[in-house]
Amino acid sequence: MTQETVAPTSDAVLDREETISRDELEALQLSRLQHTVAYAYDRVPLYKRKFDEAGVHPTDLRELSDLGKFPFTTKEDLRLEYPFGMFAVPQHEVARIHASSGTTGRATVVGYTKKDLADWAKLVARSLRASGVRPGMKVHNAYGYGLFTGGMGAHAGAEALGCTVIPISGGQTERQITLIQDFKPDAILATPTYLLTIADAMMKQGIDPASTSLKYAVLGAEPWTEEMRHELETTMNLKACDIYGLSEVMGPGVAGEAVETQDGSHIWEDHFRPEIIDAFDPTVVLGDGEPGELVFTSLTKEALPIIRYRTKDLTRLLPGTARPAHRRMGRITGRSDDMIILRGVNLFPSQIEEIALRIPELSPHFQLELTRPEGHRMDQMTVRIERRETVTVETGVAAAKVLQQQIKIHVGSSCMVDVVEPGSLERSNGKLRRIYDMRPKG
Ligand code: DLL
Repeated sequence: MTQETVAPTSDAVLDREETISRDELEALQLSRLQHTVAYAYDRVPLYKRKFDEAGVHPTDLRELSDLGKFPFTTKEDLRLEYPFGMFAVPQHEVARIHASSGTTGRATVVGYTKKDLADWAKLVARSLRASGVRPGMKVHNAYGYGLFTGGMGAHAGAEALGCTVIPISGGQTERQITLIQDFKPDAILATPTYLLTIADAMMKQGIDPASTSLKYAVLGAEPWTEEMRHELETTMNLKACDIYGLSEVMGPGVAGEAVETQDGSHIWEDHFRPEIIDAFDPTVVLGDGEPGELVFTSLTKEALPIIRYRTKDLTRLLPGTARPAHRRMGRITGRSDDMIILRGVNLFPSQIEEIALRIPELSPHFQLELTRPEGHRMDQMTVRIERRETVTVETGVAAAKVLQQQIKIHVGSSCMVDVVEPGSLERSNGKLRRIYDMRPKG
């Protein structure tokens, strides 16, 4: 089946800020940054306290590099200020609240003014357009609705772009498939692993996932690899692009990928100033191209200005391509708190995804289980992975050996590989849990 020709960006009307020069963009960043640090200092007690403790004042911000003098903000700060302590506007000016699930502690709560919501929708619209979505298209939105920013954030952006939105949310996979068959959407918005669940379920029903009306997928909210892009694009016959964001900074649409280059998401730098720091020594700000932890400062947000927020996402900054003034981010290799340390070797689930998907007999469905067997001081990792439907048990076992060797060669650690029946591992409904940590606590 031939891939539909992708509409070039030239057929779309871009925001002026997408086409300005780097110099003009940096001038805009500086003035917006100066405003934001003063605004945060005046209105949020936590920022006043932290700036005062660090001995910096908003007037110290004379050029962009002065941002490095200001203290970081962390998820812990948001938790301590639960629920509304970080808000910079009175409650009646807060038009919407979102929050993280709070499974690993207190929920982090974020708020938006009417203007924040309009800016957010504009940036999601910009991201979707970059990824090939056009006004008038039908968009099937399978990001979860509710306190999670994915559903409503993507929804508002698709509406702002002028699309017809189908707000299905996550889950109810059978129903998703029926609606895709009947409504014939042009684009789908979902996490990459949930799109995989949908494709998988289609095959089980005897529907060829490549035969649907879908031409574009805009995928994010969890790490994914080029190998996963290839898997989804070939099984579903569509173009898959990345969208990145996090609730503390805004939600989806902090950065978006252009379909004509598919070379990483452009950070919308007219609204966010990114930095990369050394995750282990945050006093070190790294240069473009160097891998480290991504840090964001918001430039226009009213309800929740965020100064030097430590995302824990590991990536690097790359020069702009399709939108030359806006730097790109490399693929996120993982979160610093999702890093597995196995006998002294650092490893991320995305590395396993990359290696496993290069072995044709193995499917993209896998889990990592960490254990510490009785009497052992060393941790053990078992990769539990489904063989492909078309492959025999023996071939699957042989593929497991290959995976084990490849992990040893490319990651440098020994692990066990357990090849399981197709369809036996839990499927994603949104953000997929890859790591099952069964080690004794403490
Ligand atoms: O996941 C926002 C979002 C919704 C982004 C829909 C894209 C699409 P949170 O729940 O706050 O917000 O989780 C944010 O998810 O720090 C990353 O670790 C991860 N993440 C988000 N987008 C990507 C991506 C939303 N494109 C956290 N690639 C972030 C890799 C991503 N990781």
